[in-house]
Amino acid sequence: MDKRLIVALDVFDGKLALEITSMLKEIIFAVKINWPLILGAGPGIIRDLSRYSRVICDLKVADIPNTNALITGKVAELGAYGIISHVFTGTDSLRAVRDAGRNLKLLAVVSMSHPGGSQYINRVHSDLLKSAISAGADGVIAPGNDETLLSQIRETGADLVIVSPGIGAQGGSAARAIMAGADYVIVGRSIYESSDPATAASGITRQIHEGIASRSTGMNTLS
Ligand code: NUP
Repeated sequence: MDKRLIVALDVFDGKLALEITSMLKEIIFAVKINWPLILGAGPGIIRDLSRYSRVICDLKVADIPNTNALITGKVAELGAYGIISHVFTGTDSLRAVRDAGRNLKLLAVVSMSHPGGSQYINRVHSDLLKSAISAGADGVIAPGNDETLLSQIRETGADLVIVSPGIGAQGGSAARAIMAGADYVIVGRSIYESSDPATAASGITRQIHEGIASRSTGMNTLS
């Protein structure tokens, strides 16, 4: 079965993150970790989680090229599968992430799922997308809870890999996000706050497959 679910582990507790990952490893494509887990459990958690699953580090790298390269090099050394970087700092900064993390999948933030996303970043999504493609990103982040914007981004490239958060706690539906053009969905609270994360993740996986069955275009793949 095609795995299209990425679980966001926005918890501080490394033991809990490892428990959830080992419980879900057969049905998920990857886990995505963010500052809460890295600050709570230390950067070694990247290596520990990598024993069970691909690990995408959502550090939203957003600095000058030299600093971006230092961060990315360390993430690669710790065994991560992917890294999420901002694009608004400019193509040179994103290219530094690309060059320092040749073995990492690079996902570029061209739009965001929270209400403040429409204030600045989502207004310039097409410029950010061009920059992401020219810097050699493997995929982009686009909101699963804004099907209009997601479809617009989908229309810009048939072979563009789109990874979408905004499902569940932020109001989006996994099935509708896939139908609108997402190739992978990111889900956090609806899974890790559930009393039964395995059942919650299976339910979302079913929705993803409903979406794939109703989608008119093919699915793009990261690995
Ligand atoms: O636009 C974005 N929206 C978003 O929620 C870009 C992201 N990277 N995220 C991340 O996805 C966010 O930091 C969190 O880790 C996850 C969504 O979590 P949840 O709303 O499903 O709990």
